[in-house]
Amino acid sequence: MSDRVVVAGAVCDRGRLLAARRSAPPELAGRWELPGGKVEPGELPEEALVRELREELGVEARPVERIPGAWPLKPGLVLQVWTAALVSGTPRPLEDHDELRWLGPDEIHTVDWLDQDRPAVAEAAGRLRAH
Ligand code: 9L3
Ligand code: MG
Repeated sequence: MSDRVVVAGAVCDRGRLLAARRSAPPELAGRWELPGGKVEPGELPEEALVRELREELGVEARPVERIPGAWPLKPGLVLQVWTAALVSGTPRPLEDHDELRWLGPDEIHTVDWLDQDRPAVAEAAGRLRAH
């Protein structure tokens, strides 16, 4: 059996990256992540990302490109990350998060990211700086 994929979005807007603070489960609450969730059977990863960002943040977003890599989460789950652009709406913490923050390239290290998100966050921050 292959691992189930969790997709997350490095949502970038006006030179900043969106960070979301988890409110659950208890062992992850208070840590910051790139928002997203599990791909459902029959979904493409990009479709799942659009759905998750709609559910969790109330926005329409467009996946831009995959950040190379795949990061093991708990057994049977692996994280993949796409950069994403906002199409419409203003992100709000509707589900699973209790705070959102837009971070500029020099503010990336001001929040306590989930360990597995850190490589993709570093890559996304580098791309922010390059643009
Ligand atoms: N996870 C890790 N980093 C992320 C995301 C979106 C998720 N950027 C982990 C946390 C959970 C699992 O993946 O253990 C499933 O995520 P969710 O469906 O609870 O968001
Ligand atoms: Mg989620």
